[in-house]
Amino acid sequence: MIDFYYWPTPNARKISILFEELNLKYNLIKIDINKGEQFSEKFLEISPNNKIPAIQIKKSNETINLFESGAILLYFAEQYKKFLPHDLNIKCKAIQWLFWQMGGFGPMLGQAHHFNFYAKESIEYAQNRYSKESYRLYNVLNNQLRDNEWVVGEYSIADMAIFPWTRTPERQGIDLNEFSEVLRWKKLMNNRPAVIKGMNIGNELRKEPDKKLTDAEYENLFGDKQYQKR
Ligand SMILES: N[C@@H](CCC(=O)N[C@@H](CS)C(=O)NCC(=O)O)C(=O)O
Repeated sequence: MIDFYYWPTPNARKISILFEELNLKYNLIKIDINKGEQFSEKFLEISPNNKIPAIQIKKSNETINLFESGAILLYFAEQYKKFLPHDLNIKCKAIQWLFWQMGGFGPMLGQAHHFNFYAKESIEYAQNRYSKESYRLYNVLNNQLRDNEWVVGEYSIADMAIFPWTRTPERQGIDLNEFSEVLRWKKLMNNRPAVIKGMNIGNELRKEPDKKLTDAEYENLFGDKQYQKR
């Protein structure tokens, strides 16, 4: 059985989309990152980077722990031989776009979201830097999608990795109307029942959109608590 350590965020939703696409059964184990549950000793044994998503698979003769959403996507795509092209050249293209999401699109959009939405002070330099970088990255994606129905020509874990990050563009300082191919591709994604289901797992756990973090929650996510040596 697969234990899926989860909180409804873009990185975790990549995995719930893949699990729904594969029709896998799993235990959903909620890690409330606002409350600081990601710092518990038990969770750190599975995910030493104190972040979700993470998975644990207990087999009769071994236990597999995995963190980092890109690695988790690759693990299951390889295991089930699905959503990763078989042709080596196209497969590496899919992995290339997965790495592009993991190393650029996710982290930069995350920083834009942070400085536009969460930061307690308004720092214009940081807001501009990350919103502009997000804009640049959306444009790279838009260009790729101009010649490709899906990110690499067939639906793959690259699409699943990128899609959840396009959910709240306004918080990234982005107007999606400027990126017509991204809008077209988002419609395609939203036509897939597994994508809809995967995106909605645990939605009841989310904060109301306008509800600000409490001081304790802020401390867990962005304060000194985050930077203690563990
Ligand atoms: N590169 C990691 C990033 C994971 C990540 O940033 N997770 C966030 C939620 S999306 C988290 O667990 N934050 C809690 C914390 O930083 O303590 C991945 O893709 O798995």
